Amino acid sequence: MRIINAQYVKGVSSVRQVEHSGDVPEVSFIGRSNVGKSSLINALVAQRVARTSSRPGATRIINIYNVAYESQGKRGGMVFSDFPGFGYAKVSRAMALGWQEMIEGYLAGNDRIKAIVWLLDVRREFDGLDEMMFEWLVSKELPFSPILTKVDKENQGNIARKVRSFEKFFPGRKAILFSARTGIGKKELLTYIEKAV
Ligand SMILES: Nc1nc2c(ncn2[C@@H]2O[C@H](COP(=O)(O)OP(=O)(O)OP(=O)(O)O)[C@@H](O)[C@H]2O)c(=O)[nH]1
Ligand SMILES: [Mg+2]
Repeated sequence: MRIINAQYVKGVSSVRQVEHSGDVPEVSFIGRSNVGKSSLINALVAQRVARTSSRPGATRIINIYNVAYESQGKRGGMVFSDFPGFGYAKVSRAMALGWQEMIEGYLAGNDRIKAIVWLLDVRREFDGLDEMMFEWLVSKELPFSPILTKVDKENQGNIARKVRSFEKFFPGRKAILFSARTGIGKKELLTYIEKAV
């Protein structure tokens, strides 16, 4: 799969605000605040369409993009949805719950979603929040692929250790190693998206 271009459509806070034409497949990008969701989208589309931030928790809405691609000689369209990060310590509990409702309502109530790209920072230890996310995705039978990202910031030994820890935490799942900076993992992720859409 090759991405031809991507265009920002709008920001939404619920699935009701999205009107895609027909049954255009959608790919959602989720993960904790500051994990690199927007950077990953920019790396995939080789364009700076998604806003990235050094300020964690800056994105509070779901940003929608139209993406044109070419796959096996044919052109097609899909939608990318860039989610606000969850688990950001500095927002109030009420606000955190509001986000959770918005995110879960959107993901569980949208059958156009063919793939969820779930990002985890390779430098962080997995915790209860990651487990909750995992169990929720599994319980809703949502199609998802875990990504261990920012691998350019970590050495090979620690990456290997994190992969083993990942397999213990999330049995039966394989993570794609990714870096928005070096482009590692981009091909593998595009292949996953291609199959899913
Ligand atoms: N070295 C390195 N830095 C990265 C990578 N991906 C993201 N970053 C940096 O991490 C910070 C956050 O990246 P974003 O893409 O804005 O993260 P986000 O998950 O979209 O953040 P929120 O929308 O606020 O939840 C930025 O400073 C990025 O430059 C990566 O693969 N390698
Ligand atoms: Mg973002």
